[in-house]
Amino acid sequence: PKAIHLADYRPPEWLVDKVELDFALHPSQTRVTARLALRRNPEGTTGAPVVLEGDGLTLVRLAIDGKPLVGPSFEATPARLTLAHPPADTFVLEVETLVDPTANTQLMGLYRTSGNYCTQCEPEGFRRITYYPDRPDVLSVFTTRIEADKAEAPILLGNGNLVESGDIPGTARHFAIWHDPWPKPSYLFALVGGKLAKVADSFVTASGRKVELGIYVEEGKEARAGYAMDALKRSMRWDEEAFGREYDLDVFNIVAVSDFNMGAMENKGLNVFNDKYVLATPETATDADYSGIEGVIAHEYFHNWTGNRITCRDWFQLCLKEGLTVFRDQEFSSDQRSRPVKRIADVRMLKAAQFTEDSGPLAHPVRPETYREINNFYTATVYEKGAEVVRMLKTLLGEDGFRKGMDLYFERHDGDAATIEDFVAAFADAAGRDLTQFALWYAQSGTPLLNVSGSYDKEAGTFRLDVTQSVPPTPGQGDKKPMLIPLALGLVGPDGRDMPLTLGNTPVEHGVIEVKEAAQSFLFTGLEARPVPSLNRGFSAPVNLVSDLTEADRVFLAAHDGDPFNRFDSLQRIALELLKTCARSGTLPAPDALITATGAVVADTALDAAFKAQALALPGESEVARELGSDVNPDAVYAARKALRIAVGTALAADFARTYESAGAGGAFAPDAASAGRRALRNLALDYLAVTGAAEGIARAKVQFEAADNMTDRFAALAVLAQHDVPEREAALDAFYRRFESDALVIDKWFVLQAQIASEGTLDRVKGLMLHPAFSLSNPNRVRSLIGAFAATNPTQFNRADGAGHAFVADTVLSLDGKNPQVAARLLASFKTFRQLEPVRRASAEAALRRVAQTPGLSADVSDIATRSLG
Ligand code: BAL
Ligand code: ZN
Repeated sequence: PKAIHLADYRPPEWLVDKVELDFALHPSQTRVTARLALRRNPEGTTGAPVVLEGDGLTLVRLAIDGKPLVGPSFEATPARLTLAHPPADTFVLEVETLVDPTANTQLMGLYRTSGNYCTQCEPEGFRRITYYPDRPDVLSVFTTRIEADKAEAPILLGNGNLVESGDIPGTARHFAIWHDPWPKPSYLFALVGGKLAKVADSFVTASGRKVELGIYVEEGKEARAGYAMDALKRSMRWDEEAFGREYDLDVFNIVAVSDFNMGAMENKGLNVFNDKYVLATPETATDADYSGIEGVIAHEYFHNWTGNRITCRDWFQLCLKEGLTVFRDQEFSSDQRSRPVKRIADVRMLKAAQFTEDSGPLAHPVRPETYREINNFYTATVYEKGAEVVRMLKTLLGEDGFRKGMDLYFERHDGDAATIEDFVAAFADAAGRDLTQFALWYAQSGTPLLNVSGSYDKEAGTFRLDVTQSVPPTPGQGDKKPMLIPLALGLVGPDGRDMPLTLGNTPVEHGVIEVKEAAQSFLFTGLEARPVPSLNRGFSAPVNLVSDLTEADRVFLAAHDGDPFNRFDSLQRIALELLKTCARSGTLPAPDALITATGAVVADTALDAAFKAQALALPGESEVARELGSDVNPDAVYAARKALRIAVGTALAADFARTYESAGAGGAFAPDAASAGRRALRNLALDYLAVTGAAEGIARAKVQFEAADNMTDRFAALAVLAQHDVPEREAALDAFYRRFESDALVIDKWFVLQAQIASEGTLDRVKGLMLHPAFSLSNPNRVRSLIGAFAATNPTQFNRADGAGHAFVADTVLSLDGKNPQVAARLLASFKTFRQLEPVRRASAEAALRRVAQTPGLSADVSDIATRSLG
């Protein structure tokens, strides 16, 4: 496929004022009739033809203003419908197509899942249903009539409000008509038909309108949707309170399906969800699942304003809705749970996914300027770094300035297909401030590197901070300009309290300085003692920060910093230095400082359990590898981490045992943040207590595995056992399978754990599990759980020195590509860190990538990832 460039954007030639869709659902021959009220765009090119996108379509019939169209007046291919000489500047085009939902294994467009019909149209799935100007800047009012066999599909759902439904006399069929009054692009279209059970509730908006809420699940799973419904109602209230945004239809429906490429989809009034993000009971879902459900339910709901009411002009602007909506769901979860703990979890994930992406061949700007396959840009950079950019805007403008900017954005652009320029302008205008330099965050890829050093002048009572910044080169971007970096900081005095933060004579507002130049110095005054600087508090900017802080400074900050994030980060940084040294030299330096600092955190009764659990978990293997940057041997990284875990676990065994006993479960399971935090800490202690594989620790994990009354504790114990080559491991894995064999979402966890085992037998185990009756290459959740987890979260086995891990994943990508290119491409993206590897492994990864790249008949999705990875 050819590259598409942002610079080539042109307005649509034709607009669609109104769409009437008629679906006659059938398993293999669904008849779709679309009536498009077309109007020539006055801003388009004079005399432009009508060109509508299609993808694999079969045209049955065409009519203009009711008159059948024949012969050379049009041209229809599976990929395009062209009317070279449209009859007028406004007319109604009627298009009939036939689609086969059962044969649709790509899960884009109209497809079947567990016998039900559903759709996925973002970004370019609508063109697999009918010919259409399938681009986000063509907004139209949709009315959808759905007709189906009553027994096969008793439930018929569409966007908007239900206007009519009934039986079709003399047949076994029935129909429903849905009307969505809000103009929308085709990617927000959805329909669902099938046998589904409804969980009903309602919500009264701030202005007193009653909204009927429905969550549709497979029959028998109703009891599992309670938490999702609760999260939905909390999201609706929160968006009113935090952003002044009310819901705008009479109904809001969610449907949970078991075959879904993404996490969920924000179709107007009819969200379709991967059931992983809806279904939960204490017996089957972990605390992480509960918080995932809360976050994704909120995310999709928040899209109603940031995505639907204001959509994107083109797909280059994807971060306009995604980055902003991730920011909004992060803020929601922070308000519902612990803000510092949420921030720590988000930054961990940002570093693991986005920093890694940004430092490899798939790096791209938050707003890309070119793409070949847009499906490959639903990335950590667009989503997570996109959210960080919005967070920095808030840090720079303050709470009030940010809210004013958001209000102005909603006021100006409600009903628009907008751009990043529109978004930034709303903040610039609301705050009266030039944000030109700030906007580089959308354009320059790569993680900025900040180098910071401090010097204290006792005589003058000043502390000078010298800061340099640079952005590393990334694909297509050699030279970079300096960025505007909001750096939150504090100067921590010898008593552990913040000292005054004054530049010259001016107090620093909100504790944030603005780094703008390649090199810059800041002179802080009025300091009677040498401070320890606490830098990038709350991770105010998504940068790699190198400083001249000593290990002793970090131990001090880990104990005293007023910023919880930096207490966490100081511990991580101490650990990272040890891990890097050990991975390079094979010898772990004495970890005394880390053990002392960790012990102090364990013993600190003022800290909440969830925070402790985050602070005590060592940086992951991927972070160590990224910090090493080159010539990485994943076995050495794994060994280093294991050695450090053993050192900490052994030294603090008594503390962890006390923690384990005192954080005892107690009482019925509740998914709230405080209870989840207690479980997280206790399970972390369990892990440290078993880290050497000694009998006592294994026995403790076995007891917990068997006695647990909830999935969090049972699964944590199983995860501990899975790391050790002991007979208890296989016994527990078998017992877990037997207990949950009928529950696919739980069996996914079983796949993940086995795929993550860091030992030589894992590749054969994974290959064996592909033949297990519970596995299917057709279901994205299964593929992600087994193969995805192996490729993305088992660095030692994916990157085996003999190349067998790379070859296996490449083979799987190739067998999957014909079925589901999107999922195949995502799997192939696991190779994105291969250039970090030492030469032998790097060569085998490259060979595997080349083999994929050279295979004839690849999908656009896989070919794009392969080419860029090798680029
Ligand atoms: N819009 C695609 C799924 C999501 O980010 O909500
Ligand atoms: Zn989203």
